[in-house]
Amino acid sequence: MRIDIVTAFPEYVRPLELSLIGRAQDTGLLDIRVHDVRTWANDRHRTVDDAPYGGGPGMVMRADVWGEALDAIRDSGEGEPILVIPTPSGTPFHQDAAATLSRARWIVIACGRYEGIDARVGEHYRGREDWRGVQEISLGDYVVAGGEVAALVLVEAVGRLLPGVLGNEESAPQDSFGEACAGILEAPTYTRPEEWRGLRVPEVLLSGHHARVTRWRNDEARRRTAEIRPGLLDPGLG
Ligand code: JBE
Repeated sequence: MRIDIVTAFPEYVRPLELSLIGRAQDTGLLDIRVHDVRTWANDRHRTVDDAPYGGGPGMVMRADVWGEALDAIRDSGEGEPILVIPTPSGTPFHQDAAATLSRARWIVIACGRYEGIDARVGEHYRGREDWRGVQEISLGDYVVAGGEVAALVLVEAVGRLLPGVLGNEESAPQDSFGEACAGILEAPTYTRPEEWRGLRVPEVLLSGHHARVTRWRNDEARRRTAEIRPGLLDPGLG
C-alpha cells in the first residue's frame, strides 16, 4: 500500500519510521511518502494560509496551494488514490473504517493546520474520477492543532491490518474492536511475575485450562465493557 502524507510539518510524522510501521516500510509492505505542502506555495515567502473570508480567528490553508500539491502527487503515481482529510468536523474514525481503508491500494492524507483547509478542496476532489473519493475523518470530539496526529493514528490503525505487518498474524483480530471480538473491550492481560507488589495474576490464567481461560476472558470483556463503555453493548446507552 502507498500512503502519501502532505503536511506543513513533515518532521511531525517522523515516528512512522519507528517500530511496526517502520519495519513494514523496510520490508516493502508499506510505501509512505511525506511531502511538505510549502513545496507548492507560489510566493517568495511560501505562504500556505490566509485569513478566513467572513472574519473570525486564525488562518485557513489556501485551496490553490493544496490543489497544486494534490494534483502533483496524484500525477506521480498510477491509479486513483483515496483522499483523506482529518478534521474535527469529519466522520468519527472507527475500526470498520480502518479495515475498509486497509484494502485500498493508495491513500493520500491532507493534513491541515491552523483553522483547517479551505472547504473547496474536499468539494473539488470528491466528484473526480481520477480520485477514489474523499473521506473527512475525525479522531474524536476534541480539537488538536492539526491533522498530523490523525495521520499517525490512521497509518498505524490501517498498517497493522495489512497482511504480513504483524509478526503474529493472529494478533489483530482479537484486539478490542477487532473482528473476533465483535466491538467490545478486551479482557485485561498479564505476564510475569505471578505476584507483583502484593497483586496476583488471576488464578484461572495460571490453571492451564484453556476452556476456562477463554470463558473468563469473555466474561471479563463483557463485564468491563458494561462498566466502561455500555454503549458498545447497547447503543441506546451511548
Ligand atoms: O480529529 N481530527 O482529525 C482533528 C484534526 C484537526 C484538529 N482536530 C482534530 N480533532
